[in-house]
Amino acid sequence: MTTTELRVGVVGAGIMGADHIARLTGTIAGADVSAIIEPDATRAEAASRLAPEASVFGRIEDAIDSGAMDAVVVATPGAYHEPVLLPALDARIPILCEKPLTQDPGSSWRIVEAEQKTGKHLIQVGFMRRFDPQYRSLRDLITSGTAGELLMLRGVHRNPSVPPNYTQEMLITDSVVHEFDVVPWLAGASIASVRVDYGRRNSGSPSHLREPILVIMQLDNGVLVDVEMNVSVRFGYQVATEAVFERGVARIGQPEGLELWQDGAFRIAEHQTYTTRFKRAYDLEVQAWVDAVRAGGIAGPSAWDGFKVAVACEAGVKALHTEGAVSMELPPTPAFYAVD
Ligand code: ISE
Repeated sequence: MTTTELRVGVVGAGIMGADHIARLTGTIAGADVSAIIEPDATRAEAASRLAPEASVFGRIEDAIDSGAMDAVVVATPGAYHEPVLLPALDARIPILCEKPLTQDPGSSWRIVEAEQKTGKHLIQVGFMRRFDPQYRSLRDLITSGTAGELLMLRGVHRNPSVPPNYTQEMLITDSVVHEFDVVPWLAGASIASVRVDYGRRNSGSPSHLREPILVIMQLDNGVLVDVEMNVSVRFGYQVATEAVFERGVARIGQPEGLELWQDGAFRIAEHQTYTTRFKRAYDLEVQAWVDAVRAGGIAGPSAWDGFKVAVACEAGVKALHTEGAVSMELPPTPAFYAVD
């Protein structure tokens, strides 16, 4: 590690935390992992093997007091974000916060208030789909208008399986949360309402889950969006979108790579998990964040974007238990977050 490199602390060494530690030590230029904040000894030890030079702490407060980090990646589950974000903001430490910002609009509001008090944009939220090259091309196509106006977005979000602690609400707060960020970003519009429809239950779903579900969003520019959220497909990990325009249709997220015709069948490999499907997006996201922090800013979704998604998730969770659409309204954007 050279003295000019950004010294990054990583809070939480689960799947995403470990993935980011490996990325920061192996792929990202201009940064290294200087601190690992993880109360679980086994996870901390495994993470230390990825970044042997990093100091290990049980609490973020101790890492801050030690002066061991210039910036921090927060990769704990969403329920633990607020108690980590507040001391980091207080210490004016730039943050890349894995999605979601927090679990509900009340706590997200407290975070945007705390950030505004610092007078600086310190938080970038880890909605990595915005960095995926295919999503970027689709957004460029929509903005260009070359296929006419966007009419509909039709998405599938399929996971092979989910861990035992995954709840019905997490279909929204842990999974559809990505669409709640990326859809408004793609379409240049806000979500006006969310509806959830249930069909036939997958007999292979964990017994406490009723899924797949169909999530239907109306945007305030009239664009209609549907997303199949399906977490027990077994065959692989698939996130794909079809965009319907006035004069064309575009698709992203199709399986790619080696195509094999053999034994009377055609095969192409499918991803098994999000860390490989979105590897490039995560790499680009973290590199952009490191570069922006070194230049004194952020380079992606802001805490305000995180707040808007928390409001959408609240509507989405309500829609899980409501017949018909649940409308959502956002408060006016604070001047601090207004973009020209
Ligand atoms: C997981 O937490 C993620 O963020 C993945 O991107 C998403 O596809 C998955 O459904 C979530 O559980």
